[in-house]
Amino acid sequence: GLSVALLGLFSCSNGSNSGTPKGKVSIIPMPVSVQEKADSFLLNKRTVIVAGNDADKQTAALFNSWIKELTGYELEIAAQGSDNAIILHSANDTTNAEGYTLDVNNKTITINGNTGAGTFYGIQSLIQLLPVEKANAMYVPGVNIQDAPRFGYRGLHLDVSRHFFPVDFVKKYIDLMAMHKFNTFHWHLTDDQGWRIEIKRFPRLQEVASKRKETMAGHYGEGRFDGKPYGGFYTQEEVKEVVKYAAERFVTVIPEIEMPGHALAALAAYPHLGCTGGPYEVGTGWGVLDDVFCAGNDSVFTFLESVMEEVLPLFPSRYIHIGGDECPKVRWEKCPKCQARIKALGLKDEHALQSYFIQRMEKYLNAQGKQIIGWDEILEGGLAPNATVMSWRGIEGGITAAKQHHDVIMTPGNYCYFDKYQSKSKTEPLAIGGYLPVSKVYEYEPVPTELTAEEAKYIKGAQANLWSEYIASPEHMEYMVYPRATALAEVLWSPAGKRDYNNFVERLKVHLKRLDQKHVNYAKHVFEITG
Ligand code: TNX
Repeated sequence: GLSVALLGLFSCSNGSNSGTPKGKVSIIPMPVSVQEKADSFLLNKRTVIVAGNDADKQTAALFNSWIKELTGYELEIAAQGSDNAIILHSANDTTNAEGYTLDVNNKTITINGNTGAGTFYGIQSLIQLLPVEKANAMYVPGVNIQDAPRFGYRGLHLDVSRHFFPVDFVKKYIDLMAMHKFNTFHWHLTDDQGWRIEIKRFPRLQEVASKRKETMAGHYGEGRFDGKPYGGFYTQEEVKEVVKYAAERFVTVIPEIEMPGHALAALAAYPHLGCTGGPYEVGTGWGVLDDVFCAGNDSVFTFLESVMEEVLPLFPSRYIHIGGDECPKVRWEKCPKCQARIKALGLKDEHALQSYFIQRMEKYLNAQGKQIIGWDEILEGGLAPNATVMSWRGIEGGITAAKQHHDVIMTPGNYCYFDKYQSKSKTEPLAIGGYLPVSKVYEYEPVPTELTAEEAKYIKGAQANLWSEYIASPEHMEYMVYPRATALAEVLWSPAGKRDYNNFVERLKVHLKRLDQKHVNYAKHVFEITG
């Protein structure tokens, strides 16, 4: 059972500094270097925020809305100021774009970002220097912080197909990501159980593919029917709104349109896209399903390219995720068109046909100025020339891809699948199986020891995946993500040598109060690991 409940202890004064209330420095993820000083800055109604360029003004406005929530103050955003001022300045150093320095003394708080992103992260650190509880005097402890991320790709994924999550929740998800200095949101928009992005050219994706019969989370293979339809999709206007919201928080949104597997919802809407011609129904149980896009039918590629014509303009990201995982070959084996394609191209087998499929789509997407990311099955039958690999079936896919000089995002199930159980308590809600406590996430080292220093450069970062078969509500999703994502944030941002789990737990106790302020339904029994 649960042995230690969250204590919620927080001491906001260390009492060491001659009468000046001075908060403790407790930042997650841990910055590269923090030097504490005797000074402290008193933030009050008359504090001004100095911001020059548009990005910094935007960041200042976001800071202001947070300060307002916390204190009721609305600070002036000015072009100048040198006393009682928070001075933001972004340079144009793209070599280490996300780095920043943050200096707090009695008169000013100065944030120098290498770019606007760095300034934004400096603000995130500043927010964590403020008292966590409402206070009349908002003292900011004197510090000098030098900081920059270890990895350039720091991601969270969200599966909105198995269960649909509304726009407001997606925005909150992104807000919390930004707070933890994550910079990439992988939006898993299509799967067997629902197509969730509006494509105007194909109205049946909205009318048919976005809906299914079943509404409840259930075990693998057992759809639980209650007769009520379940569904939802994002309009293109909503997608734009989310992408803009994310961009203001320096989060890039990478959409995933799954192919050739996990495509049953699309087949239900347009049965000619499958090998058998259907009829098909949108998936109601979980797992790996046999009906996939037909690789021998050119109209499949025409369809997918038309889909991309509408998807790509919505997402400024240079990457687009095209899935590639879990594509059974049984239909292709019996499909005359697929077999004809294999013969005509002299392909070895159906795995080579999958590689053909991905490479054909890559060629199209590269011509549109986009790079593809795929799950590690895209290694099967030969990797597409410019593809980035997401290593999810362990780390082997990532190792193989890095050795072939392809970029890699690590998402191994053992450390990065937040749909697994996070404690051994009997009260844990049904999850997919497997055990991943926050302490184990914290231990994760994204760079496999099998790689040389040169090969290790291809490991761009890592990401946690939130598959939603068993996660049907926003509250439950937050419960699965936090606090595990705080641990991953530190793995991805902080220098490896600075990681110390006990120290992290002390900071986490403070940090959970910040999550309380944001009404996050995190798992409250995180310090209980043994069950
Ligand atoms: C495998 S991870 C999948 C998903 C499931 C997940 C459940 C991956 C690329 N494919 O379709 O939701 O397992 O953990």
